[in-house]
Amino acid sequence: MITLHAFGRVHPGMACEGRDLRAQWALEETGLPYRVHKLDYVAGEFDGPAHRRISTFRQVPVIEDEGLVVAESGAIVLYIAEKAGKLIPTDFAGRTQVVQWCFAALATVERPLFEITMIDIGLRGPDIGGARAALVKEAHRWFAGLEQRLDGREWIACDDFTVADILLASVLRQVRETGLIDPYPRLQSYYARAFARPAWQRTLRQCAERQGIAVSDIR
Ligand SMILES: N[C@@H](CCC(=O)N[C@@H](CS)C(=O)NCC(=O)O)C(=O)O
Repeated sequence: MITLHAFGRVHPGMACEGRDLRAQWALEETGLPYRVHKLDYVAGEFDGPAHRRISTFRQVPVIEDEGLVVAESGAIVLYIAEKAGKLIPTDFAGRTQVVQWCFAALATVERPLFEITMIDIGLRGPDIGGARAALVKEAHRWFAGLEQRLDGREWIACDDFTVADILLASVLRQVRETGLIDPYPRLQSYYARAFARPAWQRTLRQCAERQGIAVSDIR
């Protein structure tokens, strides 16, 4: 059975924001059996010997499956899809589309959005030199591309929902309080469609339970 190593206790305001949710969402979508090993971040469990053994960078998510350890949310959701034979098509062209959009989500779209989030929560110091404005400009370039891509499409890579959608929607979620995607109606509907999925709702509920908060208290 797969073990997902995920955030347990976190610092206030950080509940249910982690990349571990991407892995759990993929697990919930596929129906693969799994258990969650929750780590107390506040107590320093990420730096303990057990977690160091499986995580080079002392981070989550990490999964273990019959002795195989996989880290990095992109690699993990692809592993889950391959294992389940779900959330990824079987034909080579379709699979390549999914891989392309996984990279686009993580390597292109996530970079400025993550930095904007870090600035907004005060982890990058004062915004000297308009760094945020430059990142927002870059984000709008990616959003405009996504808006065009979503013309006549429900999901980003294929006709059906895939792991690329889990990654892209999760990346967009980071800036949900900024209004940055408001000018993009297709992207907004895409976002709403993705997070209306029952598997995501279950993921969020379980995360709230694990981290000791009410779902209504998630930012
Ligand atoms: N590139 C990695 C990034 C993983 C990552 O940043 N994990 C964060 C949580 S979202 C973490 O474990 N942070 C704790 C720390 O770095 O101390 C992935 O996509 O999985």
